[in-house]
Amino acid sequence: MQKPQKERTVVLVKPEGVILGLIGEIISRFEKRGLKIIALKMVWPTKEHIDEHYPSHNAWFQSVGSRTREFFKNKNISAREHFGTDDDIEIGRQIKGWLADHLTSGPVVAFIIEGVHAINVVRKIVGHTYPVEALPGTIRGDFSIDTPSSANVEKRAVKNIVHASGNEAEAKHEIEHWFSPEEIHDYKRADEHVMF
Ligand code: FUP
Repeated sequence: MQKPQKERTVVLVKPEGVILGLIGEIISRFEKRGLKIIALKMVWPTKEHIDEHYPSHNAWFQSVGSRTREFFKNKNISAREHFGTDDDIEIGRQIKGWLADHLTSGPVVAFIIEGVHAINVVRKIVGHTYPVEALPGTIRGDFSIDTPSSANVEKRAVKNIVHASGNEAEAKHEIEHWFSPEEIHDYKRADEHVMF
């Protein structure tokens, strides 16, 4: 019987993670936790592919934009000066454009992880969106110190090493967007009977 708490989620090692030689380190953190890799590949994405990977609805722009504006406000930096606007949706749109430039700058490693409450557990292993805020022990907290206040003022995306699906709807969309059904594999890990 499929356990109800078993979930699937997508992780991307972003171009900076690949060129820093972190692919193995990142994958092994998930494997050691008891999560199963059920699909994996290296892709040099197109702009269209990245544009469809991230949502294009106002709620997403609003969420990304407001978090950024809040970050700038807390650091006493003017968002208006750097984004030319205080509008969260417009700020979110600009960030999406920079994400497209960034994620098409080199190959990424995409994989699907399956496991107990995988969406949330993977987000915890990955850490806070802004590496400067991420706790040590998380991927973003161990391998980057980038921050919107250095990245966005240079009109680029934050280099936070990995992407992980944010929720169930994003995970479903990203699995279908990055993988065909025949690229996804069903097998048992040797430790499954011990872990669960
Ligand atoms: P996350 O789900 O942790 O990847 O974070 P978000 O969905 O909030 O943001 C998506 C991506 O936008 C992040 F990976 C980093 C990037 N971003 C910036 O480059 N600058 C910002 O000010 C905010 C987000």
